[in-house]
Amino acid sequence: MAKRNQTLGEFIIENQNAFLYSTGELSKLINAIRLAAKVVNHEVNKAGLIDILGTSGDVNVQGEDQQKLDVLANNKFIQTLSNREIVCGIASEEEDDFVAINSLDKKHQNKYVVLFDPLDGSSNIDVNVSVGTIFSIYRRVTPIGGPVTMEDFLQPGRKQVAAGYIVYGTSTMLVYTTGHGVNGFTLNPAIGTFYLSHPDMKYPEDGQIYSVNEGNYIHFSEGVKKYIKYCQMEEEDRPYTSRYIGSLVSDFHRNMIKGGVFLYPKSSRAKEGKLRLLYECNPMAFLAEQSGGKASDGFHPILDIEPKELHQRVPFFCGSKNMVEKIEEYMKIYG
Ligand code: P6P
Repeated sequence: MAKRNQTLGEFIIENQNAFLYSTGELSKLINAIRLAAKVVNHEVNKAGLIDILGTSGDVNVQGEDQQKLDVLANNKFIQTLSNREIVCGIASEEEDDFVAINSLDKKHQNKYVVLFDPLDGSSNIDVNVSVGTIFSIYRRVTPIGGPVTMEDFLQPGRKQVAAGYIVYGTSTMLVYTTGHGVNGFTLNPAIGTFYLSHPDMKYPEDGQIYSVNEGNYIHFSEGVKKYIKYCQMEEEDRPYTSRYIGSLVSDFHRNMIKGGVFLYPKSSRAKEGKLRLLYECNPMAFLAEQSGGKASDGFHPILDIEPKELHQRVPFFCGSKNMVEKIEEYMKIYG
């Protein structure tokens, strides 16, 4: 049973026997994430003081300007995860292709692949809005002893063994699941230790917050438009409120605590939606389901989607179970 104010290290040791695979492996994975999170947190918090704000001058595979901090966070997570003799491959939003991590013994004995968005919402950094790191962990499916292949990364979200995010906000939190519920840890920056501050997080079954970029309203499908009008329907005295930060991790985190639903639909501007299946939607969907929430592409669970390519985008509706199901009702009728 999680004890409030337990440290992350104590929590991992106490719960590692519940991890699907061998005990020490989870510890190494989460400890690598923890270390990288502390380093990135330090850089994010001082970004305004040194010359790492702004764009790096490069463009990533998504066609988005790479922020200097995107590159820094990306390199730090790759370096930290590569140093552990447990990860055989990494896929990042900032990398065109996956990165094979060859074990020191060159016998390809490492068993896990990690997919991540190193700094989600990074365009908000220059205006001091919270950003986050999102990670997703799978066990490889190709034989140990051989090189990692694309097949190891293109697994449905249902196969994740762990997933989580770090939100670099007014406080820095690490929120993750290994398939046994969701727990949140807050960093005490004075001593660099994460403490269990949100044990056994539960997504409220209902909520009054809807999060969508209403600037895209005229480009949405009829079903999405109808749902947004349902949220705004004052004649039924619906006390909904619109909250949209433009940083997925922050919008998700707030909605998981208060209740609410996040929408990033496809539109005439984004034919398949904007958010990436493998390193944004799947990990957030795993967290949502593990805390009693729901995540859908409007018709099917996100976690059941069979990925076709590394940077695949999908429509994304995620949050309080009843709110996602209401959206699915509208999508079923109006598309
Ligand atoms: P828009 C940030 O770029 C991001 O990937 C998510 O963090 C966020 O929810 C979304 O895009 C915001 O996109 O098109 O509304 O600015």
